Amino acid sequence: MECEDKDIAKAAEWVRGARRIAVLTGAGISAESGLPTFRGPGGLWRSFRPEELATPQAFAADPRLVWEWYDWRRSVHAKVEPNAGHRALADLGRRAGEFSLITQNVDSLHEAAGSRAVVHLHGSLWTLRCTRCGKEEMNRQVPLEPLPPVCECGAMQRPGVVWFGEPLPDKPLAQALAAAQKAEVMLVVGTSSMVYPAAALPKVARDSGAKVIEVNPEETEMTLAAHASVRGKAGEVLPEIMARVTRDGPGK
Ligand code: BV8
Ligand code: ZN
Repeated sequence: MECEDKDIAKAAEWVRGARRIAVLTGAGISAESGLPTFRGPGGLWRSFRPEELATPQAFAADPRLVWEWYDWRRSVHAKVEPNAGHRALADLGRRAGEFSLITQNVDSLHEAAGSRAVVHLHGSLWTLRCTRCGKEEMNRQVPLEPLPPVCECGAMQRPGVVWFGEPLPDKPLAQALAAAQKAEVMLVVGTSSMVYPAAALPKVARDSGAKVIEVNPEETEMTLAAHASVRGKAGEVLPEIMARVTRDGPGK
């Protein structure tokens, strides 16, 4: 569409001219890989309410139910591949001067597409954390046996993700804030911008002078605050932006 093209051209120009770039992604960037989003049609929360499952209270009340949901999500995640949107961001990360990829997602599709040093604000489905000794381990076993999984110290393990009402891990949050404050351009891709404190990052970037570019097929809580909002899918828009950056811009 006409307006899309103008916005994509503007976005490519800002990305090309920026030395410091930050990107914030949400579940929408993994939608074209076949992973359900949280709030979209057929989304994860459709079948469950977040309060029911993604909270410490739910886990304390019924660890087996919460683990069955996460074990199912791990089995779905194990079968999907990164899409063109993930790959475009991996390409941008290789080309940009300073680059920070910050994700709310608990999948590992950015890493699978070749992105490095991904900042996970909400943890990872592939990390298990002991409820007693706090030991964290990577575990890609699908399905998990036994369920709930058990730490070598004998205590039950929990998913290594951040639940509602839990604080975000200090280091990733500090990294994300620093990146948002320094960025000259922030791309906000595939997030409804409803969950805090992640949703505050684009506002921090904007207040620090960055150009904020949203990529989302729908309007969100952030659309009005963005300098450009490209109405489209990440897997289509991001490769288009990168094509213009590499075609017209200084190659590396
Ligand atoms: C905290 C990990 C404080 C687990 C997740 C009232 C009551 C209770 C709490 C609160 C409250 N008000 C505010 C809060 C705080 C709360 C919050 O923000 N709640 C919201 C709902 C109002 N936040 C918290 O609780 C956070 N912690 O505040 O702690 C504290 C401090 C100190 C000490 C103690 C406590 C913790 C939040 C983290 C929760 N964990 N996930 C798991 O995954 O199981 S959140 C979950 O939602 C995911 O991480 C996800 O990333 C996140 C946000 O969702 P999105 O990624 O945006 O996904 P969504 O489906 O919403 O949107 C998808 C978008 O993609 C859409 O816009 C769609 O249009 C678009 N899209 C679709 N297809 C495409 C596309 N875009 C591009 N291309 C496509 N093809
Ligand atoms: Zn332990």
